[in-house]
Amino acid sequence: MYVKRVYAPTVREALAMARDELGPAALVLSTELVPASGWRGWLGQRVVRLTAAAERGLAATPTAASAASRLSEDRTDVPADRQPAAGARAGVIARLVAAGMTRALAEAVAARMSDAECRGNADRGLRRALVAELEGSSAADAAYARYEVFVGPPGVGKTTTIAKIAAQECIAGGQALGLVSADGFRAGAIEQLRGYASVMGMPFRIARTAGEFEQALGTTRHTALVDTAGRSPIDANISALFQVLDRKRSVRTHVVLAADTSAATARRLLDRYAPLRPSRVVITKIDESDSMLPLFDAVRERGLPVSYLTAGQRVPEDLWRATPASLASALLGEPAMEEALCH
Ligand SMILES: Nc1nc2c(ncn2[C@@H]2O[C@H](COP(=O)(O)OP(=O)(O)O)[C@@H](O)[C@H]2O)c(=O)[nH]1
Ligand SMILES: [Mg+2]
Repeated sequence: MYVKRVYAPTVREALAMARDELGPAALVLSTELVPASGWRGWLGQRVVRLTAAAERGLAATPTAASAASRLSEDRTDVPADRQPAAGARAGVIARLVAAGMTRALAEAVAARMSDAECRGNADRGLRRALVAELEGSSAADAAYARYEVFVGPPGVGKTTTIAKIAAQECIAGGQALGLVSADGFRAGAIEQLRGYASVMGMPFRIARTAGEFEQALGTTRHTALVDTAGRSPIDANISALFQVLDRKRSVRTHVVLAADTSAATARRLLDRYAPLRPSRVVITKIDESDSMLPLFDAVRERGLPVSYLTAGQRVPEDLWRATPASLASALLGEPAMEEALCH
C-alpha cells in the first residue's frame, strides 16, 4: 500500500493531486486544514493536507513523475498558470475563512481581487482588496464633535484611550481639548485622568452627578473627551448622564471593546449599549489578542465604523486612528503595525 500526503489550497485540488500521484482509485484517508509552510504574508496561512492511499503507486509513469515534481510534500503552492480562476478564488476564500473571517467578508474581499491576484499567491492583492473593502468600516474623523464620549465595560481601556488621544493631540499641537471624568465611582479613576490632564495642561472637570455633569459640559470651552464609568448603560447614573447629553448637540459616542471579545459577547455588549446611540467603536488591546476578527465581524454586522485602535499600554504611542489601512493591518495581525500605520 502506498500512502501519499499532499498539500493544496482546496480539497478539490488536493484530491486531484493525490489522484495524479496514486491513480484514480486512490482512497482518501484524511483531510485537514493545517498551517502552510513556506508561504509568506497570507492571512491565516492554512492549506489543506490530504492523505490518500492506493494499492500501487504510479510513480514510474511519466505523468506521475511530472506530477510528483510539483506535488512534493514541502511545496504547497500550485503554479499560478495551472490553477483555474474559479478554483483559485475559492482557495482564497477558503484560506480567509480558515483564518477566522466570516464567509461574507471573505467573499467580499475575494470578489475585489482579480483572477491573476487570486492565482498569484501574492499577499499584496489580498491586502489591497481588504483595504478597499474596509473603506466603510473605519471612521478616522478629521474633526472632533463637541463632546466625544467613551463608554464600555470596565477595564477595556476607556481612560487610557482618552489619555492617548489627548496626549497625541497635545504633542501634535492640534486642537485644544478638555477632559471630563464622569467615572466618579472608582476612587482611582478620577486621579488617573487628572494626572494626565495636569501633565498636558488641559482643563479637567469631574462630574459625580447629572447636575455636575451638566455644569462640567457647560464650563468646558473646548471639545470635551468624556470618560464614563464602566457600568451598565441601564444603570441609573449612566442613563442620567445620557439624558444630559441628549439635550446637547454634536455628541459622538464610542463603545470601547477589547480586541479579544468574542462575537457573541460583542453582540450582547453592542445591544446593551445601543440605547446610548453609539456611532463609533474603539478596539483596544490588539496586542493581547490573537485575532480581532470575531469582534470585527460583530461590529461590521451592526454597521458601526471603528474610530481608534490601540495596541499597548504606552501613552500616547499605542493609539492609531482607524483607517482602512490600519484596520487591515490589525485584522491581518501584522506584527509591525506601527510601521504599517505610518504609511
Ligand atoms: N495591553 C494593553 N493594555 C491596555 C490597552 N489599553 C489599556 N490597557 C490597560 O488596561 C487597563 C485598564 O485600562 P483603563 O483605561 O483604566 O480601562 P477603563 O476601566 O475602561 O477606563 C490598564 O492597565 C491599561 O494600561 C492596550 O491597548 N493594550
Ligand atoms: Mg476608566
